[in-house]
Amino acid sequence: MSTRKRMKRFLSKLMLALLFKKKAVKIGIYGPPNAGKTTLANRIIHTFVDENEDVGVSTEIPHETRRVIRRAGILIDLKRKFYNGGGNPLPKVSRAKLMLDVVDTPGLATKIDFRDFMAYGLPEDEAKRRAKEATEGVIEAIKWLDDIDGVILLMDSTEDPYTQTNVVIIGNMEARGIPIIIAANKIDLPDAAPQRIKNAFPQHRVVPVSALKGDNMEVLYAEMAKVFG
Ligand SMILES: Nc1nc2c(ncn2[C@@H]2O[C@H](COP(=O)(O)OP(=O)(O)O)[C@@H](O)[C@H]2O)c(=O)[nH]1
Ligand SMILES: [Mg+2]
Repeated sequence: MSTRKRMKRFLSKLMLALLFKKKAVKIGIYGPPNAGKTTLANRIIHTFVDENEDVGVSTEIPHETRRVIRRAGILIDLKRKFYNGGGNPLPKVSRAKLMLDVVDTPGLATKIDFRDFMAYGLPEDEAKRRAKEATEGVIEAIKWLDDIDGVILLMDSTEDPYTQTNVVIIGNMEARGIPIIIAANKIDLPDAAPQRIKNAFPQHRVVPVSALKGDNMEVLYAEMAKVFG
């Protein structure tokens, strides 16, 4: 590398360091299987980093994500993305910029049964392997909580929010003092009822979104900048 190039790289690093005195905040996307965690992680990357980069595969088969996946160094720049683009006006935010590491996690579940995978047409040995990996994935996701600065807890608005899994996750995060934003996902579907989630967890901020269609995402980003920034 030429001296000039090295100097340029050093200067840009210095600029970044000055702009973001704090290190990147590590945000974990947690929630039950199929809530849309990978879809949300992919959308964040597509919006702020690269339209063609995916952190993971999203499918309707539960536990598609069975390892924790981390994408570091995402700059959420709300002003550039939403003010100049002529998009919706943003709610007032204290900080318009946020440097993030996004961590997509395997779905948390209190019961993982290989027969559930066979219902999706997977052969028995493949279903058993998946069930074992999914169980290990849940343990890995919980371990990652030690290292996480904030959580986006994703729930499917078309489902009953008052499940054992959701209650256990929230209790665990509250006990650790981790800031939480609940994102009530899939509001594009006709039977979505984000209000049910608000009623179930009145102590937390609930932002209704569609990670798939992009609805209301700017409100979630603004909330993230406020709570995690
Ligand atoms: N209608 C609708 N479907 C969604 C939304 N977000 C995710 N999905 C679908 O829900 C399924 C599970 O999504 P995925 O991201 O794999 O969930 P994960 O298991 O939590 O990572 C996939 O079929 C997605 O296309 C959404 O906002 N609206
Ligand atoms: Mg996933």
